[in-house]
Amino acid sequence: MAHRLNNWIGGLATPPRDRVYFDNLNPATGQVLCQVPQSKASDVDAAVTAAKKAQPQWSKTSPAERADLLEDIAAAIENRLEEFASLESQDQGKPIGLARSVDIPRAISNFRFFAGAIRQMGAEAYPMPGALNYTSRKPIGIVGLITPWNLPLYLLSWKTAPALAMGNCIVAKPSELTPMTADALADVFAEVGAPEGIFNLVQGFGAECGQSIVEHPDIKAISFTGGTSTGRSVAATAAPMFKKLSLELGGKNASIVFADCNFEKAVEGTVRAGFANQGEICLCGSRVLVERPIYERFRKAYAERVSQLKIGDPSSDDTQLGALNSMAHRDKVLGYIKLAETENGEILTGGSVPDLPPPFDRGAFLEPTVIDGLSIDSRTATEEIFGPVVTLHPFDTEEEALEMANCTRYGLASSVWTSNLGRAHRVAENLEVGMVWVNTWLLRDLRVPFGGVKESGVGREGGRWSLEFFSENKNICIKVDES
Ligand code: TXE
Repeated sequence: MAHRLNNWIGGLATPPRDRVYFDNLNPATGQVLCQVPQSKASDVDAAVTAAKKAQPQWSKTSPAERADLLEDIAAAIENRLEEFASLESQDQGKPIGLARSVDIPRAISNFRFFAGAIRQMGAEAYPMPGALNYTSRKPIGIVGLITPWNLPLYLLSWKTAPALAMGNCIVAKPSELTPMTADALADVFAEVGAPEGIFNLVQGFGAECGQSIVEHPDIKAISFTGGTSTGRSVAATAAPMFKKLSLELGGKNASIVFADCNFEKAVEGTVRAGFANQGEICLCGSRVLVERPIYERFRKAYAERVSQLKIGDPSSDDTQLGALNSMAHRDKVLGYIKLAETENGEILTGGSVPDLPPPFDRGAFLEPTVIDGLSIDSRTATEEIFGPVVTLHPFDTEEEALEMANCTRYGLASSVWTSNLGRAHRVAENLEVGMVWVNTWLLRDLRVPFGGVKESGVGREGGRWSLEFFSENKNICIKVDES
């Protein structure tokens, strides 16, 4: 029988109350990696009880004590980097090189960054004649963190570190498709001797375990990253309960390439934006808009570069594209490729399941695919596919490029490729998104706000925005008596 994961409640590895588990598959081979607790409302309730027990003491710790713990966690993950990278790659399907160089190091940075931030944090003061206001930030209490399968440890750490930094206790649920690095993170908490109950982990399905977290009356804030339709259902439950809510949802991001760009760098950058992590990043640039004078040259170079990406065994150091996260997801992405054909798209490269040797012939692989000739308002070009599929579209003017970029219900991110600084500013200002990169993509500074507009979400994460989300302002006004 495959290894069984546990929940982590009050600092202890804890089986689910009714001992029901489900299989977690390696998406690259179809083999069972482990069994996962199918937690129910009663497991969530036990996690909340443990968090409530820990909360009074944890909320009284000093910022320095909390920062020390976050730094210990960062160091412990760093010591086990190879183990974390291997778990993430097996569980998610991503190339080990990516997990080793991006996912796990960035998760470590998240803990270090918020440790530094909380050490530096002060309170605000608003003096007035005859009185002084001071405004400080208090923990919310118990917070629920719900995370997806594309960047499992990275996104969990992005919420866990600021939530703890502000003195909250956590009930977290990772995606049922990628439970393993969350389990290892809970183990790290035990290893470094973190106070019991500050980080509780319940594994299970969204509609059952996730919904129980969102509904629990003692969980006062929900931080969610995932699909837009799930986000809508989370909001529908949480809003009438007046919970604080942060929603990071989907995207259908445009990379806009002007004729005056550095051609080579634009091709390289937009290929990376389209296909990093098999296109399974909410920030991926899945629509590339190219100014007509360079369109023919660009599409040829782009398709050629994409066709050279090495796809296969995620544990191999030179693999650039691993497996998609599940067979169901691959079928969904393949469905979009079929749809593109009915919408008169021309497949320039890819479009099929690659011919790989066993055991990868049973994995959720898909060739990186580039499609030309689609109308900008086709379903393929406006719906989030979340896989290795990019559509190319020509444009004639700056205004047209903006109109095309803005014509989806999403508004997460964009990249602009040009050597004209004025144009870069103009276009960036007029894009209906939360984040714009100019002549680069996914260059991250942890101090800046992260999040989208329209149906890409509500609220911002990152830097002080995360610290503000995971706390409540309290203003105290002191009247100064005249002597
Ligand atoms: O995400 P879900 P899925 C997009 C992408 C993808 C689609 C669906 O387009 O194809 O979403 O992916 C939990 N109450 N993104 O199905 O369902 C669930 O268990 C509470 C974009 O994996 O949104 C998981 O932990 N929780 C994205 C988390 O929500 C619920 C990343 C996300 O799962 C729940 C991933 C419920 N009713 C997918 N139902 C991004 N923006 O980064 C599910 N969950």
